[in-house]
Amino acid sequence: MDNCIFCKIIKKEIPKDFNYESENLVVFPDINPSADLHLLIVPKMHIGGIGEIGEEQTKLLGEIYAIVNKLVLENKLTDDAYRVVVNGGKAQHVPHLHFHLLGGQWKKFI
Ligand code: DGP
Repeated sequence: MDNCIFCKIIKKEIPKDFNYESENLVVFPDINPSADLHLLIVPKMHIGGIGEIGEEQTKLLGEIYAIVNKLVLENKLTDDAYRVVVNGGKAQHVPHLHFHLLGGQWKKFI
């Protein structure tokens, strides 16, 4: 999608270090963190949001949660607090599906 900020990051038109990259998704830190750890897990395919998820995304969603588990372990969050958030409707500001992984101390509500 031409005007999508996350598509530009994925295509490396905007430089960004990825914490993780696979064929189907990337992980990078949120520019405006709401917790000690605030990562965005973003599918490479442009999916506008939750409302565009269909059965054809079942495998992708499994991969996303498998990566969440890997990030939780890497960041030693298993015995700490963590949360996965997907905003939709007016709560969603970037119209490209993404999963927030928030870990540790909360700074603000997202
Ligand atoms: P949401 O409200 O769920 O759509 O959250 C969008 C998040 O994306 C918000 O927490 C800030 C983050 N964000 C927006 N633009 C950029 C960017 O250019 N780089 C990074 N790293 N994060 C961004």
